[in-house]
Amino acid sequence: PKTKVLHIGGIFPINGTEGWQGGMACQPSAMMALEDVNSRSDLLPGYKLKLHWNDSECEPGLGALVMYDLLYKPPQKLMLLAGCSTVCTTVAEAAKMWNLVVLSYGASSPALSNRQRFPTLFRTHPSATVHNPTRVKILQNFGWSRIAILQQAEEVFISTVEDLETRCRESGIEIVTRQSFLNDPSESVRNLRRQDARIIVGLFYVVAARRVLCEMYKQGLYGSSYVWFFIGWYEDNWYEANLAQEKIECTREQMKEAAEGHLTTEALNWNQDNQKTISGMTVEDYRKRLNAELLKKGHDVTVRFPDGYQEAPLAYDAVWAVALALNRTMHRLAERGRSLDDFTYNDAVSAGEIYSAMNATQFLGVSGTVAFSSKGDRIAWTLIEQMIHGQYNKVGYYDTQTDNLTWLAEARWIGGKIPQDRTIIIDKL
Ligand code: ABU
Repeated sequence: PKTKVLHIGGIFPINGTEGWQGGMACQPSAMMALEDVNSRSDLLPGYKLKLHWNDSECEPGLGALVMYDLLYKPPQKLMLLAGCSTVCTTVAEAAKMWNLVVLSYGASSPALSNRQRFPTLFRTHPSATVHNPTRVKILQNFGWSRIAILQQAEEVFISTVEDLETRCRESGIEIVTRQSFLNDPSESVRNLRRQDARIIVGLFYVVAARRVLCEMYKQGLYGSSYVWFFIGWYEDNWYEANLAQEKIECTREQMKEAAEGHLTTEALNWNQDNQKTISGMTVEDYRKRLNAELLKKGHDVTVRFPDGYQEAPLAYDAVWAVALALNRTMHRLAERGRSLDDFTYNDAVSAGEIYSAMNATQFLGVSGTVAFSSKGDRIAWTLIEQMIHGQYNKVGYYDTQTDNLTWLAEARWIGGKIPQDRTIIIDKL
């Protein structure tokens, strides 16, 4: 029987108004995983895992408060789970001071791959840099060598752009302008128009994305002459959600019109075939269970996907990764006559064992094969989609490791012609 308890801390963004509120689906998914690992007698024998958690609203200040609460209120935690790049950055930078390993199920910031700054961080969520080779490949495919970038001023997007700039430079793609905004994108969108930007890569959280889309509509930066690349992890109906609540001055129809034809790239977070995963569930079994769980919390996925639905498998697998790593650590410590029960925030030896165990973790989860690179990053394929009549259509996959771009369908363009990356002036003779 599992009579003893191992405690972990969790930080989930749920009720905020900016950023990524993916805890809505990720927190129930993590609880499901907890139930599943605790029902396994071969995992952590004699111990149950308990998750103590709170809402960070994807706000770094609140995230820090939640972290201190988790650390200073007994019982002692062995590891932390965190999501949302801005919060994860704060938490993962501080966690080393408490000898704590942090596992992130929902942080895409490339800045987090810095092992000097975040020595104890692992993530089941891929870094946003996985999108950049895909973007470059698409640009080359359509013969676009002149692009513009519009980004929200957050480290997650700044570091993504730095990587994109390097890759573009290496591939002979010119970045004509890089526009950045804090909250209001109107001036930046105006500047894009002044610079005659046609192919535009947009990097922002979903609330800002709605402001950008409305501004694109107002300033006419959409339609047959423009191609926008958006982030693919927004929920499918993002462009028409929360318009009144967020005081967006465009109608649903206008938002839909401006969104037509845009491309997205996203990491594949759901296992692609239906074989049994470590828990015994196939990804479809998992989906059904998750949907039922979400319904109990008032989220009917047949009506609307809650934020973080796409990333929910990453949270499920993060809990499994924690359980497997602690299981391995337990055996390693036993060989040295020690126990996980003895862990304190000064215990660098146990922390080192937890780190090594996490580093060696590999299993087939509902998000695919879970393994971590030397920087603690997840390796993933990307999916390319295009919005046609308000719905996302799958157009291709890209595997960075093998540099393999597979088209599933042809991209469709308003007016039937591939948009040009610049105004073509034809001299009249
Ligand atoms: N896919 C969600 C990533 C959220 C973040 O990086 O903050």
